[in-house]
Amino acid sequence: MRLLDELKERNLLFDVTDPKIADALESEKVSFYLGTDPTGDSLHVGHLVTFLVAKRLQNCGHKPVILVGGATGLIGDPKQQGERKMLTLDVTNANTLALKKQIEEIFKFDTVVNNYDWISKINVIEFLRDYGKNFNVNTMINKETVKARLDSGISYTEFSYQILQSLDWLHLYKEYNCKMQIGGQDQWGNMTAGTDLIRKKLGTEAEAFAFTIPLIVKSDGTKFGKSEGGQSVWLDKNKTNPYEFYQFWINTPDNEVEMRLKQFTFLSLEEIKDIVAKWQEKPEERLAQKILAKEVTTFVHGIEATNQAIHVSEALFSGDLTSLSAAEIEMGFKDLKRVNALDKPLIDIVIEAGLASSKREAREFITNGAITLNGNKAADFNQILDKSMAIEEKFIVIRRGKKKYALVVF
Ligand code: 485
Repeated sequence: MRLLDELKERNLLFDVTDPKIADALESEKVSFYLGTDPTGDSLHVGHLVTFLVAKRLQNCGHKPVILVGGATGLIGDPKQQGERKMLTLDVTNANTLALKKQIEEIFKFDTVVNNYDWISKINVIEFLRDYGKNFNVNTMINKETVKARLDSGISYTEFSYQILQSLDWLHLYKEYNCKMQIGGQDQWGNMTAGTDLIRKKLGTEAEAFAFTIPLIVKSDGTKFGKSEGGQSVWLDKNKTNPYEFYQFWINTPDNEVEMRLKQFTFLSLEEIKDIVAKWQEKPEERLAQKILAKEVTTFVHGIEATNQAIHVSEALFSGDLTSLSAAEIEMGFKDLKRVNALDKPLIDIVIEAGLASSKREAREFITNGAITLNGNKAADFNQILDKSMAIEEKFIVIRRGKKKYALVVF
């Protein structure tokens, strides 16, 4: 199957500037670029699909250049809801370094560039004469992202953003022979501004192509990429740990899972078809979700962390926590209330942990056998919890009933 057809089949193709792109991707090794702005210190799952398309292209022999927008991040790509909060140079510098490191580690891309290196060298006269002169305000205003802001207002700064993204492409065209740019659906206006600039500066014989990747939409209309608690799902394991990351994917609704397998994994369409057929025989076993979660978590966090995440998920599901290591407990119970053990009798710990509201209630829960310590029923409400009972002398998971947990720490 031709590469572009496969992308289409996987729901990864939204629009192309020129149908010739399909042939170019079959007949030559194309250098291309993908840019992201350092608005945060980590990518999140919303970025992932586009970066995975870059990886797919690379796997077919094409050459990715990844741009982190140390300069454009200081300006701000116009977004629908209004002006962006301006970031300081210190913050964008730190974020740029963090993103560069992450991109190299997770995706193993080796060419990562920062547009601050060339944009910061352009002076205002050059900017207006060499670049501005090639942009027609009428065309600029008609770009979706600008048009959407004309009523509510847009600063000259954000209005100028498309010029910067265009001159980036011209720069990378000359330096790296980048004939193609890819990006999410929202980047169409910026990317077509770039093809126009390249044509104007280098002549009509200079070929420049772009294609966009559809925005990931959930079947219930809510935004893709938030955990059940509403937090963003980051690729940085210190912001979203591998267990939480795995949980995000395992919770994929039945009516989305086939599409996500196609968009987010490198399994062949043939393999995905088989998985889906098997899963549909016993959907309650969630085979498709398990494979999706395992594949994506392995890509981002590696096989070891993924196996840990699976282990934690299974232990939490079955309630048998005895096989977990302290690191796994930490991973699975990140947001859990923590109580210091400190020679307190169990009854006080139960209250402090928020598992009971009074001594009377706590006593009742303990005598009824509703309180477990690392999965074992507690019997004595005066018991002093001891290090030796703790997993790796660090944690005791205290639980009331099926769902209420806290962590006793030593
Ligand atoms: O030369 C460029 C300079 C900056 C950019 C691209 C080329 C970044 C781009 N303007 C942008 O804002 N990208 C978003 C970001 O950085 O968060 C997102 C897009 C999304 C997808 C993703 O980056 O909104 O569609 O392209 C990788």
